[in-house]
Amino acid sequence: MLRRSQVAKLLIRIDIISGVPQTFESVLGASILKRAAEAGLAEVVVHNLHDYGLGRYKQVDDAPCGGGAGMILRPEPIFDCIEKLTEEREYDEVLFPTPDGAMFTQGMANELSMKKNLIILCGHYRGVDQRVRDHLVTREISIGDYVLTGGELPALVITDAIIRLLPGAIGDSESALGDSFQTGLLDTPWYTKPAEYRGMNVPEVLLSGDHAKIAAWREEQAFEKTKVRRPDLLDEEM
Ligand code: 6GU
Repeated sequence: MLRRSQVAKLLIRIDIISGVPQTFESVLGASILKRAAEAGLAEVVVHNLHDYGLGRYKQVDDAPCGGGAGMILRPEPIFDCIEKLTEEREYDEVLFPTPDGAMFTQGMANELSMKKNLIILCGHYRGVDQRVRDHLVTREISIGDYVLTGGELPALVITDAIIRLLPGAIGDSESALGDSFQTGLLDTPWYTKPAEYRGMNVPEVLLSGDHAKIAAWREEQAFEKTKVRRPDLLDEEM
């Protein structure tokens, strides 16, 4: 783990564009994301789409052409914002969280964690003008088969999954390489002290001091849990 006083090389910059930028304050100001920012590993910059809004009311959305319920994000504020950003630096990808995107996976997080500059564009209301998706967005990502009110929570999910993979973002003892999905198996059960609590006992093997036996037990537990809960993960390996 990098100490606050240590200066690391900036590995990734993520620019998030949103009409509700306040959403990000609490999460980015806490936990691993905050520490990675303080250590200089990652920089996350949130941009308020309304700063690029139209007219006196800084409008960012409008009714859909052809009619229909709800409001659609207009193209101009988004093009203006992304053009301003791309004048300042080159971006590897413009990500657009949407339920009709490709499913977000650990493999995708691994890949994105090796990029230098990412934009995540958050849609809101009913959607975003298709011209934005056709001409600015490079990758559409869904975080699961359910519908959320906007791209803000998915943007945070994607950002968290990327940043925790950066070398130095989490300690060696909690190395991201041992994660569920990196190993191809779900995680083993974990216990801490006390060895007995209200009549519930920590499995004997974990108190044995026999590291080979403990490793074999954990592997077995992870395999059994995966077999029951996510047999699809075992199929993928073969
Ligand atoms: Cl990426 N966006 C929204 N609005 N809803 C979702 C989603 C994304 N992924 C699953 N549901």
